[in-house]
Amino acid sequence: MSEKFYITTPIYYVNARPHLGHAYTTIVCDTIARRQRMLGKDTFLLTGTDEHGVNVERAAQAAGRDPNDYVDEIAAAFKAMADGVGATYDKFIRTTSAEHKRGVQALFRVLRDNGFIYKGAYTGQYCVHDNLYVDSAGPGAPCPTCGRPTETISEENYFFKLSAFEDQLLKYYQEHADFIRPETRRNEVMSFVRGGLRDLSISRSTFKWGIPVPDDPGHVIYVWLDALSNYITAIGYGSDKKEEQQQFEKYWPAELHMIGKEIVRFHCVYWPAFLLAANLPLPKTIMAHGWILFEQDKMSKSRGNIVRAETIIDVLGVDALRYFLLREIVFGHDGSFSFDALVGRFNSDLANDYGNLASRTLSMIQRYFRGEVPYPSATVARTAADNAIQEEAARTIEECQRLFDDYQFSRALECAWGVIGAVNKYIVENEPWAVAERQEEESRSRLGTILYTAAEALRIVTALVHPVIPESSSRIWKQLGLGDINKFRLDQLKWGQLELGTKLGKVEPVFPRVDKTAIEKMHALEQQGRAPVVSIESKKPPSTAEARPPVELAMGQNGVSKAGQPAKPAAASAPAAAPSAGPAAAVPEGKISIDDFLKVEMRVGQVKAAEKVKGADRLLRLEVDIGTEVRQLVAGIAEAYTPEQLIGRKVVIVANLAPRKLKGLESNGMIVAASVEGGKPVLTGFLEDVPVGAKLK
Ligand code: ME8
Repeated sequence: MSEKFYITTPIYYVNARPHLGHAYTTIVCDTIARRQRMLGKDTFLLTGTDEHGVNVERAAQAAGRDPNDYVDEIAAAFKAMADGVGATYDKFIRTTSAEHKRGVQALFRVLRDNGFIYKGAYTGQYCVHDNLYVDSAGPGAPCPTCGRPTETISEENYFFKLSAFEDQLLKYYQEHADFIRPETRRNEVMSFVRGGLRDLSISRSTFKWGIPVPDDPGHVIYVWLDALSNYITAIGYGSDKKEEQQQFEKYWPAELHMIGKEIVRFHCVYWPAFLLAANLPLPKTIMAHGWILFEQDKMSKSRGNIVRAETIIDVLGVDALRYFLLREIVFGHDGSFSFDALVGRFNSDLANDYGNLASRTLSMIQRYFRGEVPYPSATVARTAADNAIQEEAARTIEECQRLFDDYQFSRALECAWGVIGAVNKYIVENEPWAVAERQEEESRSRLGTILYTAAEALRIVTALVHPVIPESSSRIWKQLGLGDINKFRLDQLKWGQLELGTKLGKVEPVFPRVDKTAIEKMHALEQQGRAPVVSIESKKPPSTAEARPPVELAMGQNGVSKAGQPAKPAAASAPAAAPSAGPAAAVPEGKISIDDFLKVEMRVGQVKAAEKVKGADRLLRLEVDIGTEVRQLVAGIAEAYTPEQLIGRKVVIVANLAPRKLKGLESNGMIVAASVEGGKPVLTGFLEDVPVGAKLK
């Protein structure tokens, strides 16, 4: 029996369409799953959609749709995304499926029978967007995760005795250093639990879109208990079918739950507590990665700053996307996405380095050896350069595997590209085309050695990077005459396996270079595919110690300060040869460029305090919450508004104006108002609800 490997992505909410952030997690998991299969493990990759909860119910209502039809449509879009990025998932779970509902209810019963559920009253704040109970906040307080106002709920609920697991969880974290990764997240979780755990409300009675509590259908099960259970229901937990039960026995516990850093608390505190309460084993590792940022903000559907995976796949192919995300983003950290950097990497790493190595090596074997792999000569002495390539390739096998095992994708790829670079240099220095011209007897042997060395190194790199760029590596493998790469065992990879006389397949270019029109095409596709035309981004995730909410609320979204340092700007690492987006168009007289406009940082703020300024009839002193801080502003609007009218009102402020003093008071920003000739200023406002901190552009 081969070893097994069970790996899961989060299941994605269906309140909006998939974007690159979701694609990222799915691609990372697929890369790991493909690699585990190549190592001979019996691998199960799970992905799917999280379809219950009040936010989904409301999203369906807002779209004027029946929730069932609505979730079917969006779940199909997530499935298409998973297929589009080449994910080899073994199951796509939907939480609205009958099997999942049955499994969740079975788990609820077990928790109740084991004495961990009781009924009680809950009054407190709830964030509908994140499905998060915000215990210590007062009415109207912002959600610590997304900054949106929380809603006060008062209900009779079922509670889970989370508090009973404090010591057991801490002991478990201490004894299993690999349970939560990376270390920063582990530390956050431990300090959160040390701060004390309160019992958790696990049912809601004010809406219907969820799984009914067994024997009490007036309540639906809390969406996180419902969602987290997918990891066991998908493989057969709660099923009455024997083969499904066996499947559960075989695959549980999971080797790896891969998640984004904002959902650490749910996975590392609630989920293990539920499992302990149900006497089920805990997953081996929960790994939290960073965020993909777009223009320094988290890419997210609610911020309207998304890029879709299809756009990139349509223009550059799926491997370009997969390679870029794994190479450019240091796994575990936040990383920026930009089309320029994407195209830069495509042209330099894929087209110039890897693609060029493949096409020049294979076409020379075609030309000089009738398409059959030559063997390194036994008679003509090997040079130091030949040996160096062999040694570097052999070392890379070890090093690259170690880095992949440690989820250091970027470094693993860098390591593989080290060999590619060395072989390209070796080819240039050894000039096989010139050797081919020579008439001496020995030249042919020498040519054979050079091309064998290049082809064997190409084969090794291709096997190593296959899990990341499956489509193109499969094609190169076939061009090498080696058949189906998925049948190759990575744990057996070593130098010298390429056999003499192997007949090459049809040699064709795999990564033709692209020019800057590729960027234009992607921008155009994004404009067509993006639902809201105007994008409003909400506040940046907290990234400094000062911005951290209190520990209890901070889990998952903070700790960004260390691990979450934005990666070096992606464009900066693009090679010099990378095409740019083209020269900026000339700005006509009297106009400003978009770059000039973007220098003005306008944000939605909420007035927290307002008072008249002594000795100045027109001025008010305001304290305005702009999401990241509360600012003092002095505004000339006292003739138009009383302080009472302003408190609680959302306003737009220019947040990056240099401070100035008015009547001895420092004003940090400017409030935006329409100025009417001869009339009083009129403050800007929004017809829809907008989160505090949202950026206007
Ligand atoms: O949280 N960068 O669903 P969700 C990187 N249903 N990864 C990102 C990302 C970004 N900008 N945006 C999203 C939920 N992700 C729950 C999960 S699991 C039992 C329930 C990825 O649709 C990342 O993996 O908000 C993140 O954790 C997940 O999508 C959140 O997806």
